[in-house]
Amino acid sequence: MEAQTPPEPVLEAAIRIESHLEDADERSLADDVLDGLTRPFKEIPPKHFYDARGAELFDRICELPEYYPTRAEREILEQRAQEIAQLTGAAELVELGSGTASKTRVLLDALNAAGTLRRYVPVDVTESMVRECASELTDEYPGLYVHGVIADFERHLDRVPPAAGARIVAFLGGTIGNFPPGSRRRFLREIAALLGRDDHLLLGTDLVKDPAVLEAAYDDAQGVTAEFNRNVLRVLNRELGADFELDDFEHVAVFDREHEWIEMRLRARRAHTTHVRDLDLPVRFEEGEEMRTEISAKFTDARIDGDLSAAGLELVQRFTDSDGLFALTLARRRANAPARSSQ
Ligand code: AVJ
Repeated sequence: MEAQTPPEPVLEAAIRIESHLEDADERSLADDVLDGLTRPFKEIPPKHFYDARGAELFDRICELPEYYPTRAEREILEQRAQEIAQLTGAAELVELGSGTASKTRVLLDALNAAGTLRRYVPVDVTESMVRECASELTDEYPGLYVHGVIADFERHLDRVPPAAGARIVAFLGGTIGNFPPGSRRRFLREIAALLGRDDHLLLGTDLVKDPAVLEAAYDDAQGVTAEFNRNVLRVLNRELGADFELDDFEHVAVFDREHEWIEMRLRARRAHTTHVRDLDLPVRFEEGEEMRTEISAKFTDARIDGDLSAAGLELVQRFTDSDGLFALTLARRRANAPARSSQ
């Protein structure tokens, strides 16, 4: 006998999910590999870490004793969410790279308690995570609308729906640090274009500190970050038919004092040539050659303010944790900056 599908629960009306991923996005891995592995200094952008296994390894990183940013940011949110709710009066929370939205609940709680919360707009490439968290959150917050946007926030910020009341755009976790300085400011400008006069940006940034503390956070004793780093090679093997041997590469994490960023690299343990079958591309590695897989910029107050200013934004308030490890910055459009264009 055939199993019957239960009727759609009425509650689902509170959820709307739109996908903006296209073939072009699948091509982006191939383009990035073709670009990045044919240069003298090889490089693969960090967004390709996050397949299912990579996302799981990142969740494990967040639990590591050495990896303080997640805990520090959560502490700030727990201490300050009420104040943020008061300062913003937000009806809507747009979250870029929402993932499992675990820290988000702290903010949603505060907005809900303040009585202003109406809609949550998670923006993430992983459809299953957006769907799961949409149904959890509409259960947890009766009356909440969730408008999920499945998209790459680096390319499709314009797909964020028009605001439904005062909005906070949250970009948490310090992921802004993955952008090199020029594109970081360009990206902040794109975020600024999502903000009207009553809206705010809530930006998480890791702060400059003792290089030993930083390097330990990206090279943990259990080797979880090393696994996470090498996972990008599995992605290339699976998605592009490459034949990387993971054991041929060593995990490297160094704090670049001049640029004030952590660099993760994969260092070839021996000279060898791999083949990326789908691109018909041989890739030669010399012994000790390093391929960059991530930069994670660390910030000073001045660096944050400079970036805000370059993006037409201004500081409202900055919050840090009790150890001064991490910062959450609340910002808004600068008074004389042009208004939100079409929304
Ligand atoms: C998710 C980009 C914020 O840069 O700290 C963690 C990623 N890389 N350990 C970071 C990451 C290595 C993380 N972000």
